[in-house]
Amino acid sequence: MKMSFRWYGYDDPVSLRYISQIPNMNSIVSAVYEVKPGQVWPEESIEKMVKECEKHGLVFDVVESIPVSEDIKLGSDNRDELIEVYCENIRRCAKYGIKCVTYNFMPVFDWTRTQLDKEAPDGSTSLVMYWEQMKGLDPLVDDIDLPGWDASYTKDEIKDLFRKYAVIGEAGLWENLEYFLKKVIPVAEECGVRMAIHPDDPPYPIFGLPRIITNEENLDRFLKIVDSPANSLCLCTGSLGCAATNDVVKMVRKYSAMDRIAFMHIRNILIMEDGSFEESGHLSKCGSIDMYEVVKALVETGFDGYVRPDHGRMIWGETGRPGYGLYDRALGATYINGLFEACEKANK
Ligand code: DNO
Repeated sequence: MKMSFRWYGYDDPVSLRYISQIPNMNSIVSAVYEVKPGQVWPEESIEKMVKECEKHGLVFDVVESIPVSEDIKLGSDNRDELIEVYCENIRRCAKYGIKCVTYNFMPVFDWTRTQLDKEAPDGSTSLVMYWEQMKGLDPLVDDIDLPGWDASYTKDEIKDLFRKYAVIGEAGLWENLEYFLKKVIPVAEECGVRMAIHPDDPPYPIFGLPRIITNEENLDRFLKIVDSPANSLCLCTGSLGCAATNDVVKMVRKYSAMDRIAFMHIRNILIMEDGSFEESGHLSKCGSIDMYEVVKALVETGFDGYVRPDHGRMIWGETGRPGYGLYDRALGATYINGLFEACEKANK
């Protein structure tokens, strides 16, 4: 496995220097942030990041994310143009050494949480989703403002998007995903990039928006659309794991054995009785996912893709981007390194 760390670019309060001090750190996971989604990434920006990482002994070889425009997900008239821009971005990334590109196909919003700084008894804070805080909200009537939701939409635009997704539904979203993959994956194959789709987070419909990258059956369906290692998963344990019906360890073992996991996001969550969840420390003991079994499954199936410690809590008084501080993610990386070392030695 290749250990990696997400870095939000030059404005990230976590410096590359600090990241490089984490034992076994190899790769930087980042993106070009200065252009809007749907635009071509300037080559100079990609090259500058590669060089900046090199200065710290790190490799910028994983992109997270090249965002997929709503018009592609909705199958609007202008999608071909947008898909062409997407393909051009893949080619440009490949030219500068990117091996893996992460993206998601979630309508309107990326992850959904109700609070980003829920304090635990030990004083650490983390992201949570409590059904109690969502109950009774209707996106077509209420002005919903959940933390982390894209502030660039006006309330009316959001309502309009909700209406459009209600019309296409899950079936339409699958069709549009298929259309996208059949254009994009051949380009990725040609330039040696593995596309890694991130599961929906959480993996069930929110406010009636269709969600399809959610469970084993749907992941099977997804992988069959284009049966190629270039069409792979970014298997996020925390996203899939917050549906109690998903057997994350089984999924990791199965898809890794098929060589269809390009990237692992490793984090733990604690599922509560009503299905709400809290992001916990990475250790198995802290949450609902058995991390030892996850890593063991990866090692026993010969996984050689990228791994990153995902979301950490905010600890030791650190402030910054929720989920993306240095300290708890570094603890996560160290824990994951330890699990790999033990499993690899046991597997010899
Ligand atoms: C959450 C991340 C996601 C991920 C995107 C990929 O912190 O794992 O935001 O980057 O879904 O497109």
